[in-house]
Amino acid sequence: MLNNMEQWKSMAYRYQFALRELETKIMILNTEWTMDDGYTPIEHVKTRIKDPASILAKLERKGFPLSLESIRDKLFDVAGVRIVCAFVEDIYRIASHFKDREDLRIIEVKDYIANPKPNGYQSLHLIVQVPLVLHEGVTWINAEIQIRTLAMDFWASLEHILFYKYDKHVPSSILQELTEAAQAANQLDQKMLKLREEILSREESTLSDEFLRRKQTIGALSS
Ligand code: 0O2
Repeated sequence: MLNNMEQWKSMAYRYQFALRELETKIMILNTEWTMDDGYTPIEHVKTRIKDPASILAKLERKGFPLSLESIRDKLFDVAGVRIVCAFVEDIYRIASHFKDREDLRIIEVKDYIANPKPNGYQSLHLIVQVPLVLHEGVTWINAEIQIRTLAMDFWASLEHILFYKYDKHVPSSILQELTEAAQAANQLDQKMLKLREEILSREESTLSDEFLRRKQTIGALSS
């Protein structure tokens, strides 16, 4: 299949361009949120193009023909963006923003937060199409956006190093511990979210106390 290197190269460029488009959209969003709200839900962003060996392995694993058409039509994560956020609610804020955009098509949402994988993997995946304006016209490129918290990312990154894609049998006791580690990450997320809500409500009550004090002062001055 990859004898046709020229065609693959041109395809890989398109995935690169689609990633740049996505990165730019996210960077603008990040700046806008920071300027308007003083807070952005985006902690950091990573992009990657799947390497040819992983593409071939995935096509084989899924039983798809080893062709450029299969890559284009059957694999949705050749171009991948990972957005890491501080809090779980940030994930859904970002996803809902993407759903409202006209310059992006959402093909599928995989919510592994509401439905974690059996090993404990959590993340929100948006399978999207990004428009590329080329001299030959507009073409829509598939990409996957993974959105997760720092805790989910910590777990997934270590799990990826330890086991993911390993063919060797993972003893069930280790799998059990891995799932427990994912639950611990989840508890940490819940705790941080609770802390944030507490801090925000304290800030609000401090602000309303301050408001009342000023109102009383103004009232006393004008009477
Ligand atoms: P890599 O090396 O990250 O590129 P499916 O829905 O099963 O038909 P697919 O594409 O396997 O198709 O979807 P899925 O399961 O949503 O996985 C897409 C990507 O999510 C994976 O890509 C991983 O990046 C990530 N992922 C999914 N499950 C796990 C997991 O258990 N642990 C970790 N660490 N990451 C996971 P790739 O191509 O499999 O791998």
